[in-house]
Amino acid sequence: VASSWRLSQLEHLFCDRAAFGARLADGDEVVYRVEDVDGPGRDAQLGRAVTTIEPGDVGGEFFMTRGHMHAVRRDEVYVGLSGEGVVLMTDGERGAAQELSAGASVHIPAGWAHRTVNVGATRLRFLAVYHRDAGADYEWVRRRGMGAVVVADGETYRIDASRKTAA
Ligand code: PAN
Ligand code: ZN
Repeated sequence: VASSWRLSQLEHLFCDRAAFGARLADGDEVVYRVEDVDGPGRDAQLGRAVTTIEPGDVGGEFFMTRGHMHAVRRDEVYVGLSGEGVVLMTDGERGAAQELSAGASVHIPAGWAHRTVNVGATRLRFLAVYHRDAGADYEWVRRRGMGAVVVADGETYRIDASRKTAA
């Protein structure tokens, strides 16, 4: 099963309305897609999914996933396959950010919402290993935001924790 998300479906992720409109006027491009990796185990407890986030930004805010909290509070592991990313995490009070690159892994503790941001100039691809009973609560992130945004800063990136409004 594969799903893809286009710019027009992700307007709420970006702070800069004018920059969003300008980028969308150039075309409703795919920002990211998620493909489930199937195995023989119908009742498997662990699932795998590969996410591909295109490189790009809206007024300096890099392309990112919607972000979610697992409805059943389960932990998860990401393994970087290619590209350069940052995983933003928050438990609603504290925030954390970890880099994701090829061969690196990130552990997302149970009870921490997570969003992945492509901070590089190439596609970011990573494998997620998750509990299949965990579900995903997107409203949690829409209501509270992630506590920070990841913005371009010259050739690199900066995590701006003062812009808490972006959900
Ligand atoms: C990942 C994410 C994937 C897309 O497989 O679901 O990267 O992000 P959103 O689901 O926030 O749109 C994962 O964390 N699974 O639990
Ligand atoms: Zn998850």
